[in-house]
Amino acid sequence: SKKAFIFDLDGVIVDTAKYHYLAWQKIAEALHINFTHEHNELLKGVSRVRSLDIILELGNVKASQEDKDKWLIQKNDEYLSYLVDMDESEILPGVLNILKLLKDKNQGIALGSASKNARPILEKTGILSYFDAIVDGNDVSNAKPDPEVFLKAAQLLKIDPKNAIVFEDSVAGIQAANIAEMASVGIGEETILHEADYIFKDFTFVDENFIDKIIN
Ligand code: B16
Ligand code: MG
Repeated sequence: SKKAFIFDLDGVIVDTAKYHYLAWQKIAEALHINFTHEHNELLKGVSRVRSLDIILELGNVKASQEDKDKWLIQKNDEYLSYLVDMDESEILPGVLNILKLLKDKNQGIALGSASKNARPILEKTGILSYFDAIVDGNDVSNAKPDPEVFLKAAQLLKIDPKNAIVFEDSVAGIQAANIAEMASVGIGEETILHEADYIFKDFTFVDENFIDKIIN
């Protein structure tokens, strides 16, 4: 039967985490805050505003709203500069195959991302047309693990949450899917994503058998 397959963006479709990291690092450096790769893990799936707060907390920096607004703009400008040259080569291995497979099987496909830059990324990588619905950081007021983003996606596809499947790389995203009573599929490390119903290291391990098992 027809299901809703909901994809997270960063860490699932593209590896934009490396660009977020570079952009945040510029801000952190200017504020003399030590911001490492491990710290960057804390920002995955987290909104831009919350990410800045986490970085400021790491450095014990108190700031005015005015300064915070300025840094948020600087961070995003820097981040966008990394996206200028983005193309289909940045789509993570196996993702395109699954999108094609789901389209062939007449399944609902949606995006459920915290990013406010989701649309231009889907456009630049050439996969926008695969998506029947897009819910991103511009459309929700509650961040993952709140299920709002995924519930909205299922609603737009007119499919019951119980018939939805979420692909996520973040713990908060897996929790959001579980709270929404959707099937949660972790993309990444089993040790980190153990709350997921299914776990795959990356999309090259997601095969037609698995998709058929979900659909039937
Ligand atoms: P933006 P996802 C998230 O994307 C990223 O994982 C997170 O690191 C980022 O802060 C957030 O989007 C907001 O992104 O600054 O572009 O609005 O994993 O939910 O697709
Ligand atoms: Mg993600």
